[in-house]
Amino acid sequence: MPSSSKAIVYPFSCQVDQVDDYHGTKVADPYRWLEDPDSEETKAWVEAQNQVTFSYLSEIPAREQIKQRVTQLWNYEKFGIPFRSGNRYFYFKNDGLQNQSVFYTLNSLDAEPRVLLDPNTLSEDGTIALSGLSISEDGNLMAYGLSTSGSDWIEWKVRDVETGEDLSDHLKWVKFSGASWTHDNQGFFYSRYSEPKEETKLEDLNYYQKLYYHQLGKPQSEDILIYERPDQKEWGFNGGVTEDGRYLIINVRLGTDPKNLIFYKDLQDPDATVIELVSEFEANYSFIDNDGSVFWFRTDLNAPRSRLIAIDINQPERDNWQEVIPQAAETLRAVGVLNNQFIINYLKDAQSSLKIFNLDGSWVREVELPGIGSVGGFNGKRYDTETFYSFTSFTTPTTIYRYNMVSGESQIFRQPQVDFNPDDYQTKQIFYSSKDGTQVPMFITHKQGLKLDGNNPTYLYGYGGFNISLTPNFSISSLVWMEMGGVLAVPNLRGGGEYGEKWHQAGTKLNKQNVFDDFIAAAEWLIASGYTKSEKLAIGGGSNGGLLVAACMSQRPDLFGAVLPAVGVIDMLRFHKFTIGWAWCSDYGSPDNPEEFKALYAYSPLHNLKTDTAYPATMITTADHDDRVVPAHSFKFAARLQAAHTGEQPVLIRIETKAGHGAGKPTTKIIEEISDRWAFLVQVLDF
Ligand code: X99
Repeated sequence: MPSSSKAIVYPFSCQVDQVDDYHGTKVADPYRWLEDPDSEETKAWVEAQNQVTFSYLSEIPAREQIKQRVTQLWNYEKFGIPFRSGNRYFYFKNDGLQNQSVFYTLNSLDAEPRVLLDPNTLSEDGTIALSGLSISEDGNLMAYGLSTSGSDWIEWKVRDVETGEDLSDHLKWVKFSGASWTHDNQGFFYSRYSEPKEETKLEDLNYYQKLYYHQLGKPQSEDILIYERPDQKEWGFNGGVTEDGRYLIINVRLGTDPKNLIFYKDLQDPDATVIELVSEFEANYSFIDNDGSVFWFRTDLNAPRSRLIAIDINQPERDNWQEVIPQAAETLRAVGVLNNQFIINYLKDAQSSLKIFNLDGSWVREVELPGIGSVGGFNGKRYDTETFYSFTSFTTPTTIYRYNMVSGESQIFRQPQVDFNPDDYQTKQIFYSSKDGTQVPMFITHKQGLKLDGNNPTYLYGYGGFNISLTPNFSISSLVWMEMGGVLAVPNLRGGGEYGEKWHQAGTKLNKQNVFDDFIAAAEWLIASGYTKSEKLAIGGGSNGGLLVAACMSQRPDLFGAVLPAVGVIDMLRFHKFTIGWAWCSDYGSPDNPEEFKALYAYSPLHNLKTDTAYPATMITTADHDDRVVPAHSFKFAARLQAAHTGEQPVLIRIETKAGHGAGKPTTKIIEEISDRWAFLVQVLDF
């Protein structure tokens, strides 16, 4: 008998008389007090919720066995893509179960590697993570960023690569920034915010990012301000030095909108000012490389699937811009320059393809890939003749290849040994019709020989936003699910980047409901095609995907057996009031705009649960240090769901401690979370 049928007594969630007026519409917010994570009331509530959740989870018989299997499968050597700086190579490796991957350096590819930084030595529990990295041009210095407990705040330090010793440099209040060295190896550009109040640093709004140059050996207070815009609180800046060392390229962003500006500064001229090369937010421009005064960009200007253009900064007028590689049927995602050629990563129906062109845009060849999957990589310098890339699919653990740009030959460089047989599984891609007839692709993976008897536990996972593409990817989590007989279904919803900017736009603002319609149609297709039935169908997603599944459960509580919203954006009327939330108005629209408010209010999961409704089994997950999507979203949703829900299925919230939005999470916590998720589904889907 599933313990889910035992009545669960949920913690009491006090309701207060908070009512807000949005353009004439009065909206109650009875759980507003849960927005303060530090109040005694919230802390007691969190503890009480975790008590209920973990006591429920601890009674699931399969939980321990699942955790053992996840741990056993997870325990294999994982290599990152190696890269070279100066005369040294660098790469990440994780032995198997290490909480954090270790960063190594070596003098040639067959030399003995040496540990350069082992984050596991920085904390007992693995909660200090290496979250940023930049090696100087000569390969002798490493600027690196550390984050604590999963926060987006990063502290940067500098390490001598030869001695392994840290220098005195220490930078704080850095967020959403890389570091880019000047070629004299004397310092680097980075972006920071003003110092926040200690008590509210995980909630306060992030505005007025500033671009600085840090001079090696000097205190941060003496860093040189390169660019700020006191008149534009939402502008964000990222500075990158060109490979020839001559220019600083400043990428100006307006939140998460792909449309950006491009400024630059001549680093050779001490009197140079910042020049505005692209000064209107009209399209996306991504700097690739330059040949003297000719700058190459990937852009979606007049090309939603993107193309490659050249701008000569001596003749910057738009009439003089040159198209180098026109838009193709496939979506151009990333460009590297190696061997004096462009190597371009395209997406065709969410699968990678690789093409090489000469710098004048003429065709060279296609790189043959080991199968249908996703490719990453192509770092390296303009004249390098070899590079490394990664390849992964739903059934291929991430494998590193060494690629010879001259001969066109790929060789396996590192192949992980995972204790499973890929031939026992199969992946296919289908296309289904959404509500308005749009054809949406979906990957489906499961054991060979699956019976389409409508009875298979199925996990439908989606994201659907921010121009992000969900491409085939191996994960132990999915493998364990499939070993248990589960089906994994991953649709490429509108809002993503799979088919370019048009596809993205079709899932934003007033069109956001399209994303939910696409996901609901995927569920209906899986049921109609005999894969599963509602009682066996679980949906999951994180972040914007947490919004996706929470919205879908509020719209179709009948359609799903279980829902797993992770670190979700759920209060669509207040998301812009915390940390970087305002930045997402590019996808969501703003509650301050009457028309967009109407659209948001119509689907905001927090505001669309109906009292006295039987909702599917739900386990909401969040974490105490999530300063990307503050946990208040999940807290308020849990309180509302527990009050509205009349069914017998459990509606729980699991709140991780010393963890954030996901990046940098230690292996121990990841394994516990995966195991709890699958244990919950085994229990509530009853298999
Ligand atoms: C972000 O919010 C990214 C935040 N971010 C910036 C950066 O605003 O990482 C920024 C400015 C300059 C450089 C770097 C950054 N993102 C990334 C969204 C999805 C994303 C996010 O985390 F676009 F991929 N969300 C959480 C969206 C809703 C939930």
